[in-house]
Amino acid sequence: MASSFISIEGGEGAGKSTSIAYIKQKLEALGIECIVTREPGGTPMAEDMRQLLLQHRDENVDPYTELLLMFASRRQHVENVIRPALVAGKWVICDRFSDASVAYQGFGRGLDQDFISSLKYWVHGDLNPTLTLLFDLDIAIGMERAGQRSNLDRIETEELSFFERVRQGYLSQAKAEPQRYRVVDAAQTIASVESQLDGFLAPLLVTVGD
Ligand code: Z5A
Repeated sequence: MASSFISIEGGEGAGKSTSIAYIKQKLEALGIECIVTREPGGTPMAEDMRQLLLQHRDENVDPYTELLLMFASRRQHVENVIRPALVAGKWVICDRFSDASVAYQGFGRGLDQDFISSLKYWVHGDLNPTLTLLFDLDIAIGMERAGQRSNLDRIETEELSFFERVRQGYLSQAKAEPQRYRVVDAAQTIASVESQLDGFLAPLLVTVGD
């Protein structure tokens, strides 16, 4: 069967990592070979860029510097990991992809969306996720969940209004591309989230075993 590229998007603490483990286990139980990867990051060099992006700094980080580093790491990740895995027939489950740049740098920071679109095209052309699962959750609940876990990184310390814009940015992308997006109600229990995922993944799995 054809490989699939699944991206997982959403705000902080929405349950992306928790659900990725569930999706991986589900696919592997069906005999599907898959890789789990993440952005920013996913290759040694891209992980270095992740550190550059997320660590706290004494100097102001220019938003376009942030955007360009996101896309530089993405290019490295696409060319060295995502594209080769898809060509080899593996499924790719990616914790965030370009829609995160649209949501965080575009909607959150207010950067030019046409410029982001041109970067998307330049960096990964027509390689886009087959399915995007958006974990939608009230910002305060997500922050509470994320805050319990570890110290907050540079982007996580943004003000609440930034994350509200990010959330709206994701929801507007989901509205604009209903064929690719599925919105998970991430406020529900983990069992309920898993059952939503079962439903959203089912259409991709109909040909498994053919
Ligand atoms: N970023 C960007 O700006 N532009 C870009 O282009 C890209 C990224 C690609 C990367 O963070 C940062 O980079 C991110 C966006 C930016 N910044 N921010 N802020 P990341 O994706 O690596 O980290 P994150 O979004 O902050 O993820 P997270 O905090 O790890 O959240 P999560 O993976 O969605 O949640 P989780 O770890 O699965 O769950 C959090 C806790 O909640 C945990 O204790 C779970 O057990 C619990 N949990 C999970 N599900 C539930 C349910 N359903 N009920 C109750 N409790 C739950």
